[in-house]
Amino acid sequence: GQSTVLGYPRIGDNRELKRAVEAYWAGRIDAEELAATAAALRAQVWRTLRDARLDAIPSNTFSYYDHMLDTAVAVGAVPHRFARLGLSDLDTYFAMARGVDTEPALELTKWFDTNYHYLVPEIGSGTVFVPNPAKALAEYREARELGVESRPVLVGPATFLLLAKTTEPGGDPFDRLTDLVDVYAELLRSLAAAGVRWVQLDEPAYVADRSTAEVDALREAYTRLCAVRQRPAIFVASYFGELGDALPALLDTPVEAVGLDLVAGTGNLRRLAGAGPLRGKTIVAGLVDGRNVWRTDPRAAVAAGAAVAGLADHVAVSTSCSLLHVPVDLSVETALDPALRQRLAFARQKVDEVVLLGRALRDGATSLPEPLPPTPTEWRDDTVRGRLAALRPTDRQRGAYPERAAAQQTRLSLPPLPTTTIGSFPQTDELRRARAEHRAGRLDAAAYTQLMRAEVEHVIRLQERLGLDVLVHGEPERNDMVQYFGEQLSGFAATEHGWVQSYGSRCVRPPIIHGDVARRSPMTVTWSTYAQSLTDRPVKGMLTGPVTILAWSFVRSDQPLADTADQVALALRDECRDLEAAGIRVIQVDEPALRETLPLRRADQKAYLDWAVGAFRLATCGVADDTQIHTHLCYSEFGEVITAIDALDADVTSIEASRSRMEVLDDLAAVGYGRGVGPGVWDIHSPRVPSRAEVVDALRRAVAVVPAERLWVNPDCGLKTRGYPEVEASLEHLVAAAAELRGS
Ligand code: THG
Ligand code: ZN
Repeated sequence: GQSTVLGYPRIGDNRELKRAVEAYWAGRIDAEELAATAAALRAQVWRTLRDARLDAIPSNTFSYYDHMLDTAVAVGAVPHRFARLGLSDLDTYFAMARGVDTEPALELTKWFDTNYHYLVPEIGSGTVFVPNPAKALAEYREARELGVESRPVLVGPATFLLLAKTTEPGGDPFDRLTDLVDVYAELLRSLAAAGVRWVQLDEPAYVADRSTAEVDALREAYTRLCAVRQRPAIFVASYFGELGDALPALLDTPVEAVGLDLVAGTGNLRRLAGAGPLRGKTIVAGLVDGRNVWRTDPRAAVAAGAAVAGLADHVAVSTSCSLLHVPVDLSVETALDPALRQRLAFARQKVDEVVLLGRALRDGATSLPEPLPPTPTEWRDDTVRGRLAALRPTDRQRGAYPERAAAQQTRLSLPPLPTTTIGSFPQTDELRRARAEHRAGRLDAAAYTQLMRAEVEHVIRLQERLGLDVLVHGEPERNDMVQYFGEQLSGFAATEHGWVQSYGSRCVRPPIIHGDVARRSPMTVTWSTYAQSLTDRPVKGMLTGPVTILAWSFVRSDQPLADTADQVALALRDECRDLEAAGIRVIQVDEPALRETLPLRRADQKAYLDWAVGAFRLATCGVADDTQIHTHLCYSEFGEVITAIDALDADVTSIEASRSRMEVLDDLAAVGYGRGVGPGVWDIHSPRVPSRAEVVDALRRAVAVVPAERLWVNPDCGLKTRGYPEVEASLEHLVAAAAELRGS
């Protein structure tokens, strides 16, 4: 078989792209210098893929910010509110990505169930689609200069519209598919004229549940694109799951190749077998996991590839999705435990796996690597396994809420409409520097602790002065809310350079869960108890929940996620108990990722929500009735998970609400949620300081839905990305607004 990948990381070996775009935004380099860095990064990727002997190499997978935004530009879908700014093409692009003084950016949202975020195109009935092949053509020519005959990649027209949003009430971007297909037809003509032989159009939206009308529209779109007379061969890629009815629909069209994710979509093979004659089509078999860091089992992959070969005339081997979602190169991770390292493959290594599998399928499985030795026994923790096996349903239950609420009120004596914050306070450059110096060994433990304690004291004093009711320690010691816990739990490993793009220039370094998870010692207790020692007011303990820890890590694939989640939950349960024993009366367990890892298909959602809720409850139900459990969720769109939010059984839930004007409260009321709720009254994603009147207004709307006895007053999210001046002013208004409502 031939070998290819659906995409490759664009950030560079050392996040060069981040540095370059941020330097451009800060005015330190000009557009020319930025373009030169970008060209060098692209050239490096193409050389890497060529030298690895990959048969078919993608192009147009580079992006200054986001590939959905690139596709919007390629079809002329630049909203008027940005076009009219009269900026250069590059600055118009960055204005859409980041906003300008007068215009907010396009909305940023999750790319399927990954930790990557894309910019949501705004499509109205007035959007005039215009083909703009400049970027795809330029990259194709650049690759050709290097001797690489590449395959330009675009998001396909159906997925593009299914992921877009309308700017008009009642409008639906998908209604514009016919117009958009005309523009894709033009793009195909331009690419063919430049010599392009293959294009890749990504249609991952069809691995989620889609209506018959949407599937029919896909068939019609590709039938029309295939009718373009001068066009490249078309490869329609799918990933992140099973194609369902869209697979026979695509096979019905004359497209030359269809890509299937055989890692996340194990049922794709069955579906392919039932799809009837494949009429000379190439099936691109996604055999190498593009979303996780484990080495591929070559024998299983060859078997799956051979099964595809038995059904299709032509098989190509590929990654299950773009390699965007994994770190660039394992070879620089010299500090990793060799037993772990030999089990891993990052993007660069996955390319070699694809090439090898392609050869094995073509020439017979002669030279496959040796199977791995058994996992080290130290990765197994029989104590944790024993605890898991002994769990009973009551371990996930607390007393009845009314009794809990009464006991908590006796212990906490909070006023009505209690005020609090979500957890983090601004992360100043000084704090970041102190953490970095400490990590590098240039700041000793005593000096580091001293600095962090001073910051905690400052944050406590500030909150007392502002008059907040439930205080936080501010989390100055934490880099990232998952990395921090990953560094302290056994069963986790951290990489040094394993950066993965999260959005735009921002990256995360997910820890790798390779073994049974256990807590070595308390993780947060000294910070929380120090903060509590400074004040009579309750200080909240702050933990990250099991679902979010899994969502933002690379997870083991040798046991069900539910089991790994319960192991993490047991560690958090012990932490909650230790916090409680140390006198902490309120504990918040954040689950911002609860919604984002919801399976794409409805049929899989219940099982996920069951284990996700079960793990949260295991983490939080070990405390006494008079310890108050809070949770926090962000990124709105709670609709599908609202019942699960209720089932978490937290005493208080804080939730993003300011941008949706408190609508989430109606949704909560509709499922009978009857415990404490803190709808965010200040949108912390914007530097704007809300006035006291605005906060009062938001609270009045909230009080209309939620009885005042259950209402909390808090911002939308943590404050770590904000500056102190805005934080102080906003919190002052928030506290004053609460006081005003208490008085009325
Ligand atoms: N942690 C992790 N994943 C996340 C979030 C998080 N996914 C969803 C959301 N939050 C993504 N948001 C961000 C916000 C900021 C950054 C990354 C993801 C960020 N990263 C720094 C950068 O790229 O410069 C690097 C951070 C570091 O030095 O550790 O600013 O909160 N896991
Ligand atoms: Zn949040």
